[in-house]
Amino acid sequence: MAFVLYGAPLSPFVRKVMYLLAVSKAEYKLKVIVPGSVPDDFVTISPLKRIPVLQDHDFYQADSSIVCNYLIETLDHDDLTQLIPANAQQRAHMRWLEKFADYELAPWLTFVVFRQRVLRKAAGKTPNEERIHEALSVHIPPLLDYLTQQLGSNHYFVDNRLSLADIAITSQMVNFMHGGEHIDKVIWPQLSDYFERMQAMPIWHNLLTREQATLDKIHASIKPKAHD
Ligand SMILES: N[C@@H](CCC(=O)N[C@@H](CS)C(=O)NCC(=O)O)C(=O)O
Repeated sequence: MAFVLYGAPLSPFVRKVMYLLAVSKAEYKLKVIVPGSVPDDFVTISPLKRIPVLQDHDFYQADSSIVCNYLIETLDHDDLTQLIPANAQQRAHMRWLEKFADYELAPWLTFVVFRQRVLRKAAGKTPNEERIHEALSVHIPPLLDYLTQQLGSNHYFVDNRLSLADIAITSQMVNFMHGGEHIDKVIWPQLSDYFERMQAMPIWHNLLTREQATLDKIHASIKPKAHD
């Protein structure tokens, strides 16, 4: 049986898993689960009611990092195994940067900017531009400064080779972009170039083309408000 992935493609955590599934050409069915309106029994496979969840036969795992590592270990696909650096220090560094993306970038790039600009609007509510402004002016710049310092003049974050850290970081940047923002080329030129290079990679390109179609539908369904 093919894998079943529970989640929504616009989630940065689901996107991480979809990237790996696409690289390995593994068969899977996507069962769309939208956070906030999950089925009552979803808690049985996702204790925190979060997406993604991956089902492999009767085995379920929640959390993108756990799922990605499971796919890397079980699928035995060269392009996946290469996402894990060969030496222990680099692996630790990669895990740190993946964690940084999931727990430090996500709260601002995704849970504020993307959520306010896309999800709130789709729900017929007005984005809280004050919260967005605070994220953009106070919280996000130090995170991008840190990433700039970590990247240096390299093409990738760890050992200058594509790793799971790049997948996690890029995935959060995608939500930032979907939220109508960009990495300022004047302030963070290396990071801006990095994100452009990542988006040009065929797997990201294909995923993002499909996401754009979903975003276009969301935007088209948003009814303008009287005071908008
Ligand atoms: N650490 C988790 C985070 C997953 C996560 O926060 N997913 C969001 C969607 S982007 C979610 O399901 N939120 C619903 C909630 O927290 O109730 C992972 O890496 O999978």
